[in-house]
Amino acid sequence: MSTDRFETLAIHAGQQPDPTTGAVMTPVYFTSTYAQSGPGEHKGFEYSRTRNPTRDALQGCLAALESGKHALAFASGLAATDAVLHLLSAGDHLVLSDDLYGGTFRLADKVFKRLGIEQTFVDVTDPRAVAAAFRPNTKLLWVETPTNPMLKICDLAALASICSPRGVISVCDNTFATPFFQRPLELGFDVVAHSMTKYLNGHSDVVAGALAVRRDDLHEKLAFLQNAVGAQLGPMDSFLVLRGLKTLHVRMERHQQNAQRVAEALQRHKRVQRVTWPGLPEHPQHALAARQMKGFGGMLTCVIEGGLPAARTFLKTLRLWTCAESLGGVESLIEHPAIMTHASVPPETRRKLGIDDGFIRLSVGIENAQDLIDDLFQALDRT
Ligand code: P1T
Repeated sequence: MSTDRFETLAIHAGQQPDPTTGAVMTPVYFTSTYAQSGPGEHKGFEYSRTRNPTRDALQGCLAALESGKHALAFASGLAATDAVLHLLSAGDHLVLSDDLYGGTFRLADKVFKRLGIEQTFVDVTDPRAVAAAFRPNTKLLWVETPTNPMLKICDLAALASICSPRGVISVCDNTFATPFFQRPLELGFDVVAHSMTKYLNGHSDVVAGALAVRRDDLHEKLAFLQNAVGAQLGPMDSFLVLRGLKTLHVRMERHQQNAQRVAEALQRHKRVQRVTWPGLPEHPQHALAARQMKGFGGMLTCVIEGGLPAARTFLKTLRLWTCAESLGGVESLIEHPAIMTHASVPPETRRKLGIDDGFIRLSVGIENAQDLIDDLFQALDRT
């Protein structure tokens, strides 16, 4: 593509009118296999676990948006995470952020630990703590920024410069920021991971994951794993995410505008003790976020007075906001991480991070901002 401008790439990268019919939208190639004119004589497609044209289009588009060279689409965000962790072998050491999506923690702690992968969880907002956690057998660093759910920001360029001289593969889960606001590969990271279930698809109707890389060697290993393990994304879901990507830039701008309105309004309500959004000047890493990201995203958290009983009443009394796991869709979702998305994180870790009883996570949608605020206030007034 002859441009590197995001909006144009989101709509066109990886796609061209269908060569047989001229169809403007990439067709959904519902096929498991492809005719060969003789054994091994084919057009690059042999079997859909290995390659499918609809998935190819999505992968091409996502690679362009992340400033990558390659992307791979998986059946879920965790399937993408699983492929990355399969780069490791028994006896290797993995360093992870201490604040992560609960399912990522569970995969590392309950599956890969059993397979002999040593692990250390650190506060990745402190690059010195990350460097201190490295051992001679450290092979991979896994971070989220902003983190789920505490919305901590880590310095990607600083962390990349610690990893690369040691040959440690650096991976950033870019689900919360999306490539519209942050591109870790440009800052020296080796791998970007996504739950495309969230903003990239954007409509809460698909579960999907992805990886993006620049390095050919990593692409080769990860593509091997995608095919060998077999958790790739199907053609219909690939089509839906490809359609979602076309409006990513428009949606993210509105998510962020609404998040700012909601964050500022919540700060004014007397039942709200604390509001966290990377765009607020009082966020501890606000300056870093402003430097590293092109925007602050649509996720925010708050702590309300009255602990669990108040949190329960609040979540049950909302009318427009839906109490549900997940995030990043056009509709506003709200949840209680300690009971819902982060229940698999040990209680002492949750306490240390601040995921406590009054702690609420909001995924601000693109409805009318005043309607969202009015609903939050009527529910808070009843707690
Ligand atoms: O749900 P799945 O598509 O498998 O993606 C897992 C995942 C990976 N990374 C991050 C940062 C995530 O937030 C998630 C999934 N998160 C939720 C379902 C949630 O409500 O936080």
